[in-house]
Amino acid sequence: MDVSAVLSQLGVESSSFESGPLSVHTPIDGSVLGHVTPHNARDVQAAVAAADQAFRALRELPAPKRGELIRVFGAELRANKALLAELVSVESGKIRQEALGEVQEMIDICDFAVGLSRQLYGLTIASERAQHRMQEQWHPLGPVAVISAFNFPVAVWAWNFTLAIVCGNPVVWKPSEKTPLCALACQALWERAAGRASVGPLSPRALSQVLLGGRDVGELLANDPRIALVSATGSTAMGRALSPKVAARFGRVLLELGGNNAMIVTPSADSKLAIRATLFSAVGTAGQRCTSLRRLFLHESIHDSVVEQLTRAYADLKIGSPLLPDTLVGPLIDGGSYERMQAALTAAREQGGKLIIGGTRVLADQYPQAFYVQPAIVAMAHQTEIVCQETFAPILYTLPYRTLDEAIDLHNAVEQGLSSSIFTTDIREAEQFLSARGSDCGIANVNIGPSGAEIGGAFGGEKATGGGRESGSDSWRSYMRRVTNTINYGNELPLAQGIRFAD
Ligand code: UN1
Repeated sequence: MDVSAVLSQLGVESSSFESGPLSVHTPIDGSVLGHVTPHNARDVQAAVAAADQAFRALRELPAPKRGELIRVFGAELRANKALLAELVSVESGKIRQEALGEVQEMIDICDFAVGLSRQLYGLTIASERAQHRMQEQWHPLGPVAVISAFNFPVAVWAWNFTLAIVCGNPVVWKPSEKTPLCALACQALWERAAGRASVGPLSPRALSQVLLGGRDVGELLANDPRIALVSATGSTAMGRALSPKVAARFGRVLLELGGNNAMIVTPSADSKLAIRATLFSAVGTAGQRCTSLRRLFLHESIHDSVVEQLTRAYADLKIGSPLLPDTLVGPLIDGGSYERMQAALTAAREQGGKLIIGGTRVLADQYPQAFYVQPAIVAMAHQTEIVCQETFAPILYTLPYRTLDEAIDLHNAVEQGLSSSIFTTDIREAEQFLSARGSDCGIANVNIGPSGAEIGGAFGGEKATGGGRESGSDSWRSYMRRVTNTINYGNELPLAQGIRFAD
């Protein structure tokens, strides 16, 4: 597969992907797409120093002018949507529709960030003292490191990057080792766009930098006191290793880690909708979204019929190259992912699960170096250990339940807390699920699946998902520091709480 034409149209210089010790493979057929050079400790030092320097200038640029940078970047993305989506499909293996959706998600967050650049509001607060005024200001925080995963190789960076820039912070980005080309393309588009915006002496290069490499690069960024915020997306294990390093120097983290997302389908649900939503959420992106549906709680009165209808729908799924127009399920990212899927299926069987459909490798003759699988449904009588783990592959566990209280208890009895949903037409059930004693996740939906969130809401989850919130709503606050100001415009010096002292 030749992506050099796509890369060069996106503005990536061929020298950056034509030679280097790290080869980049497409999950579509396993062939080599290019070669890149990982950055070393000295490069990381230089990038952080440049970001730190750029921060001093960016924080002085008025926020609406910072928004202008993102406005031109959004226009560049609009003009290159199809090309960038093509690269996303080829490098990450997601189908065209989803790749286009991912680039659209970047465009949407650009629009959001541009508006936000004029709305970084602080509160004014009533002072208890006469002739005093209190207010909050939000100031730029400092250089931000973004560590992103292969499954959303461009959008998750864009959520962070666009907000960080309008909030006044340069970004250094360590993309997944599996998707470096997408990162190089985003950087090239950014440089092209930002070159057209008027930012005075600011160099667009220093506002966004890409550092290729593995865990070592991530660790250097986590340990560097000049990095004010580390925003990391990936496994819970990665977050567990990274977070204490940042905490040890009192840096900030924004974590979006594992999910083990569920759906509860009650007897009153519109089952047609529930089945369509299950398909998209469980097999979309070949089960490799943080928000993918992994646990399906079905009321015992509808369990068998829903499983039967789902099985029929699974049997019809078109699996194949993500570049073909009618494919719904593309490949897994690599062989390791396939192995982990098989190990999970074995464990599920050992723990009493019944494989209803799927799980097997397909198209191995056509693509011996790639890993396509038939998405699996496993009926479980109980929520066993393997069901409580996140396996980043298309395995859907179905579980029967009797009462909604029991379903919600089971729903919440996993360590992760990212996304969740209920299908019901009963307002009491819906509201109970959304209430304080309902779903304990960061995202809780009614009559839509757990995946495919819009950018306008805050995205992230609780417990082992890490507690971070990215993207919309007031997530921008993570990228700024809050200053509380008390201003005395009188001639007296009254103390708070009525304290009298030497007066
Ligand atoms: C992720 O899988 O890391 O809600 C992000 C969704 C997408 C983002 C997923 N908008 O499924």
